[in-house]
Amino acid sequence: MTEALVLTTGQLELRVYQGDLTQVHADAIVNAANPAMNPGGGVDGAINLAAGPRLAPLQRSLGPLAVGAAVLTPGFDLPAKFIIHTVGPIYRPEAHARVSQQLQQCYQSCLDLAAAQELTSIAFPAISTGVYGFPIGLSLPLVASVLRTFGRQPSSIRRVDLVCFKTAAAASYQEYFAVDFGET
Ligand code: AR6
Repeated sequence: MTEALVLTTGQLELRVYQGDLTQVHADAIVNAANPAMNPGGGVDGAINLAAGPRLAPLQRSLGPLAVGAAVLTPGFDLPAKFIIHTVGPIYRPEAHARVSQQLQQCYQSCLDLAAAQELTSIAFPAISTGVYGFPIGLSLPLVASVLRTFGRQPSSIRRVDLVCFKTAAAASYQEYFAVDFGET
């Protein structure tokens, strides 16, 4: 885990860093799942490995899940109390507007669900930017805009972690967020 960039937007403390989501201590971590809710690869595979075998049957039982929707399960063996599973869009350049809106809907649904559960902290991976091919650079303003708007509204959420697995992705995230939100 590298040093976090720590920023403030409204009532949210944002922490942007390189790390492994499965090791994050937060009320909830977000899983980038698929519509069938079949445990897959990427962060989904890592979460299932770390959460232990009780997760997979429960995860499957919650499918199918629409793109942009979110559901909650226990964190089982993870340090996080809960997992919020969402399904990102598969990137298609010819449908840029639609997939952009769907990606924002993922972040929004996860934040709304965490707030509905009165959680105070949530940690996100870079949803859709792995197997689903969403270019990181195009995802950044979309994620930032959801967080900025959410931070202005009253909710239980105080801390949002943006956790990038790859060093290059973390560098892009930190560079973008430092400029967009101003370093504190
Ligand atoms: N911690 C944080 N981020 C991670 C970790 C980790 N341990 N492992 C990977 N990432 P992906 P998607 C990053 O492919 O694009 C699965 O098979 C990774 O570097 O996990 O939404 C599902 O079952 C990337 O930046 O999710 C679906 O079928 C980000 O997590 C499909 O992949 C997301 O990459 C979903 O594809």
